[in-house]
Amino acid sequence: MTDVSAYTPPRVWTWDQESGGAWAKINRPIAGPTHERVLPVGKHPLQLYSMGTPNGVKVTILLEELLALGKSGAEYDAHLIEIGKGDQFGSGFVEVNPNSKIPALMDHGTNPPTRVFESGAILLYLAEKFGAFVPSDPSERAECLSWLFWQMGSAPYLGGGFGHFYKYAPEPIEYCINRFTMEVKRQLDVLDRHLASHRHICGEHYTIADIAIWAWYGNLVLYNGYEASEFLDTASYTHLNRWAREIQARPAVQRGRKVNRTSGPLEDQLRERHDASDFDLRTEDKLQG
Ligand SMILES: N[C@@H](CCC(=O)N[C@@H](CS)C(=O)NCC(=O)O)C(=O)O
Repeated sequence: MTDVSAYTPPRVWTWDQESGGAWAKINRPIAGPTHERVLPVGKHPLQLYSMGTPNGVKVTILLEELLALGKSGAEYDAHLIEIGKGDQFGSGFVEVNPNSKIPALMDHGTNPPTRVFESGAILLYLAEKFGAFVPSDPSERAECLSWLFWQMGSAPYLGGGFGHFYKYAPEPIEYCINRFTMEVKRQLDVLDRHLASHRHICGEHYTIADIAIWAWYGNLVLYNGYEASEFLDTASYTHLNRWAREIQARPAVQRGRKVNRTSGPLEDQLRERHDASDFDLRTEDKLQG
């Protein structure tokens, strides 16, 4: 086992060095803006400031699903916020999300305009605004929101815990990898057992709970998230894989997953989305933003 006893924490922690790892440059122990930057505002009432990470694609998938359902009011501009470059610390972004994390949404269709941050809150706001993908029956709604909040509470263990220590940390630390692998495999088993007897997360109907959970756990089992499919033996969670593939087949999911994406195959990256026709652009134009 790795020697983890070499470090003795000081009495008071101070920020005097980069912590190392893939995200060291943007991590800091203080909030607030680092620079002035006015956010662009496009032609639609809904203005999304985001990036194609699991938390980001939750929102673009829902917006594409709403549009596919004929809710034309869900037309949106999706502006790319490059978190690796520190765009989330620009003054305009911080006004929309004081927590400096994507996704963040401005709804200019209300007076005054409404800001929404936290991906779960954005999903619920949009689902309620357009009356779709969230049940109205109190019991079904409770089940849907339970799973939505489950996702919001669980994903940091997957991304910030497992993903960080398995893929991004400067060196593999056995204790940390074991701790978060244990938890992520437990989560995968929670989902697999549930989906053994449920077509979707909340039963027969596809809801924002499916969208939120698919963005993270679908990414893990279908797209080799954190390059950890083999390590986690994700193929063994057969019910989870069945559900993930069924959702992956939805055209709106395929579109939503491309928006604000900056990694993976170039043909799957639509850096900015301002119109439905943007999906038909040539690959080099999609990468312009
Ligand atoms: N709980 C938040 C988490 C958002 C989040 O962690 N976003 C990441 C990308 S997936 C981010 O913006 N990171 C930039 C940073 O931490 O500076 C949500 O669900 O919206």
